[in-house]
Amino acid sequence: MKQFTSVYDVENIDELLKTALEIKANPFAQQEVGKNKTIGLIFFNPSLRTRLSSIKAAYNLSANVWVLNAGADSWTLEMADGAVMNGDTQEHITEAIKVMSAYCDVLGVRTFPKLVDRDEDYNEVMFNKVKGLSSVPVVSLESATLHPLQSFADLITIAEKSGYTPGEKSAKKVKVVMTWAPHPKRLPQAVPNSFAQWFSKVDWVDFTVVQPKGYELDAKFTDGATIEYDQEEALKDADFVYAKNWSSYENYGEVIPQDKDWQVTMEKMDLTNKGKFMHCLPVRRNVVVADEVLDSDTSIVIDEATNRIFSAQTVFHEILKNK
Ligand code: SN0
Repeated sequence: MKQFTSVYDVENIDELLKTALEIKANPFAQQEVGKNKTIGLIFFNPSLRTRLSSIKAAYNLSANVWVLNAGADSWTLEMADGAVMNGDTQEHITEAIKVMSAYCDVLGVRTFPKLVDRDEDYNEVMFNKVKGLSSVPVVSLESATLHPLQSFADLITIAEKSGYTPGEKSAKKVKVVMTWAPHPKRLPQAVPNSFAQWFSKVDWVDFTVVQPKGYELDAKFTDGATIEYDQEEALKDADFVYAKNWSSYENYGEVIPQDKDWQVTMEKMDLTNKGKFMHCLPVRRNVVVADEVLDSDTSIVIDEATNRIFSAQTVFHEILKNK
């Protein structure tokens, strides 16, 4: 693997899943790959799971790791080319990334969308700028439009919980429903775009996206998915319910007023095929999902977050083994 910015950097999803399950079963068996290697992590936005699971993944591989919260721990970075830097920005992104990539063998990068200019976000201007300046392979720690480490962890989780074995033909497809859910803020489309991009390519999954009108994702990510607008109808017989809020793609970054009806409750989970509840976290309790769901055995959000270690470890392993 040369980089990890989307599912398209993965040659064979099933093979990568197989490697992840092997790594999870024996997490300290690949330390030769990480020995004397350094993983650098740069965050332009907040993080809990991505940051800590990537550090843990590096440790499992016996790699060294450093983390920088850009702006907060460093000089204030200037992003604009040609800027006359006589104001508040102290260091240009050009030198910063060239220097940081000289200090590591893989560079993980987190950038969120601004949710103002759709073209700027969907062209991944910020992420691609960093990628272009880096002298080492880059790994997305969530970019403006995608979160592939999360989607890969979700795939590991769904495979484990449904008993899927890579390489095997499954008799019955697993029904995965991604549902839009309410939220007080304008959130990116990165997590749902990425989840849709991965799961529409998994042939043992029957994948549905359900959302209120006006919240359709960019069709290039949901191509191959069943699109529904009736949440209760979509949830029928679901094996996995993946809840997430996102702002509108069409009316870019906007939140179209919606009532609370889309919250995931136990009543709704009862419509499923004893379905498991998933969320990438952080989650707003009793807005996105009711306590009764999150606090029950129906919820597998902690298993999902745990698998973030193994998605990151597998990706670092696949990149470092070629170095
Ligand atoms: C981010 C998102 O992309 O939706 C990160 C998810 C991994 N989530 C948030 O920004 C939630 C913030 C909030 O106010 O609840």
